[in-house]
Amino acid sequence: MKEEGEPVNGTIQEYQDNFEDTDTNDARAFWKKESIPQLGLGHPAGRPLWHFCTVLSVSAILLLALIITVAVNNAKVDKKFTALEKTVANLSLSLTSISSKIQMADNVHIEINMLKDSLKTVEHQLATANRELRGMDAISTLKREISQIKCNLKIINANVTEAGCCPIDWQYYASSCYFFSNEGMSWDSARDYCSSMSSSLVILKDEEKWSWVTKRTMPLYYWIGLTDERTGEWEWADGTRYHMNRRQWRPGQPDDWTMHGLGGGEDCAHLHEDGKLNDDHCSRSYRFVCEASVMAEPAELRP
Ligand code: MBG
Ligand code: CA
Repeated sequence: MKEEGEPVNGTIQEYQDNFEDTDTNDARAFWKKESIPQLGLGHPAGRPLWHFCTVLSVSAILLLALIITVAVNNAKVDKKFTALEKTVANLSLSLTSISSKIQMADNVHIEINMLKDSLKTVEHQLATANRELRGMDAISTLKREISQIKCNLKIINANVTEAGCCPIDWQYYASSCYFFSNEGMSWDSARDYCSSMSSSLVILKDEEKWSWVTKRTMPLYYWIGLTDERTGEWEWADGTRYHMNRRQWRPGQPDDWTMHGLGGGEDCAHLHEDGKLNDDHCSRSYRFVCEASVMAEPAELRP
């Protein structure tokens, strides 16, 4: 049995030498070992420096790639964000436009309602006017009936058979009734007015009738039933031809004057202040004379 540390076969010297060698080797090993750990870059397993550098480079490249990737992604995100911002701005504009259109539609709706209200008012007014018109028609019918009754009474009381009767406000002359208007209107309207009263604009074919009528018209202007508007030739309202008699006209008339600025010449005849004729523009507003037959004597009153 050998004791621990006991020299084997007289090799103490060798041991010592070895010890010294060992010591020297250890010292070298020590410097080899410590040179790397001092920097904190060594590898415990003692791998070479190039290995470490490679790892470091790869790591750096990876890091760089990562940074580039992040940067690129960042740029992409930025782009997308800008596009998104634009879209949001456009949407906001559209929203504003839509809301203003909604506002306009609201206003239109309000105006439509107002128009509807106005229409209702107009309808109401029309209905009222219609009722009033019917009332006026009824009054006019009533007037005619009263005239007829008065006429019948006159015939019974005075035993008048030849004269007949005229409506209230009309004047009797030679088997006809005459209406001298107090208001003026155009020749056409006057013709229509007379027609609505079962009469026509007066026709003055004989001298006596002329003087009876003009006594009542002077010194005002009155339309009569004489015109050359239809054919250019003067004719009475019943379509019969007028035989020109210059003495019935004022000096220089008819002259178909065109300088009045009303368009065209003068196609309608009226009684002037002196009871003579003048041709004038048919649109002028003058009084007028209507002529109607006397009211018929009711059959039951005839002998
Ligand atoms: C007017 C007539 C008119 C036209 C005009 C010509 C002074 O009378 O009313 O119709 O004829 O004269 O000057
Ligand atoms: Ca004239």
